[in-house]
Amino acid sequence: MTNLMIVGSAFTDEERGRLSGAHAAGFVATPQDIATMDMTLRTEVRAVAYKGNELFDDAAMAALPNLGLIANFGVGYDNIDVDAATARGVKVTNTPDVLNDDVADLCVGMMLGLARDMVRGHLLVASGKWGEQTLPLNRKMSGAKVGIVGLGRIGREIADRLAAFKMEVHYTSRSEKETPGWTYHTDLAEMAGAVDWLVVALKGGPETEGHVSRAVLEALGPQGILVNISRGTTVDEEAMLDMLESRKLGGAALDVFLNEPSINPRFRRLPNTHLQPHQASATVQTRTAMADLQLANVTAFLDGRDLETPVN
Ligand code: 8YV
Repeated sequence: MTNLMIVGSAFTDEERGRLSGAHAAGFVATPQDIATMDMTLRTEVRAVAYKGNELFDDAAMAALPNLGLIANFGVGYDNIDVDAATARGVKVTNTPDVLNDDVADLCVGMMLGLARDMVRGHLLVASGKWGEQTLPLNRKMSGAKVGIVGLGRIGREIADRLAAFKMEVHYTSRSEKETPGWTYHTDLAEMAGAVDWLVVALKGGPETEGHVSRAVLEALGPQGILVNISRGTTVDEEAMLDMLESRKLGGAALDVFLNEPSINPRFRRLPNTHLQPHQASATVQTRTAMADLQLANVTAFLDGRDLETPVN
């Protein structure tokens, strides 16, 4: 009996193997492919393990008449219509916390990479032209002012690290938090005007879409740098591209974009950016922990036990 369906071409062979090893499993590349599967097989499916960017929508859920769980690979679940799932009595789980350190580490790494021009430095040394060419002086990060947009679990890890870089920490959040002397702001544009770096650590989805608006980017200004490790949707990407091209925004360090991986080609020609292929959680250790947590949720559900990390 096939209780579990694995959905998503983003799964590595190893991740798929572990899921399949634990349960007889069917596989499809996207949620939209589910409806093309044989109806007898679809009727047997009680749980889905999902990893992908395509929206797991109501139609995909409707194609699995006995579906009870969608276990997502990732802390973000903007790739799942959770309201539709709840309305159908389908549980959703995610993989929180196990990736906080890696996401915060990459965030700091991107900031240093951009501030200290590390990619060009590497290319200069590797090209053998060190001595013929020099790098222009770059920018000091330690001691500067940073505003964290969203002081959730990941935002907090980033702030703790940046405080160790002697940065003056500002933040926005749904409510004021207990912090070691950091400055709480209720107005995002006002905070953007007060800092050198703006780091976006929001959750994705319609709730936060375009939260970092053109007005916020204008407040950050030609000396300000935007850092995004959340979702491409949280920033007005068109405004960001316009302002980077016209140098009305100082720079951007980005791990996330709209329409990954087929991102806007304007990103290829931008000055003063540090771009990463949405890899903040992509260490062997963390991806293994995420896969373990996803599998633990699937197993708990199929065994009738409490879910480890429920979303709804
Ligand atoms: C991964 C992420 O890119 O957890 C998240 O929300 O964005 C990342 O960890 C993704 O989940 C796996 O493809």
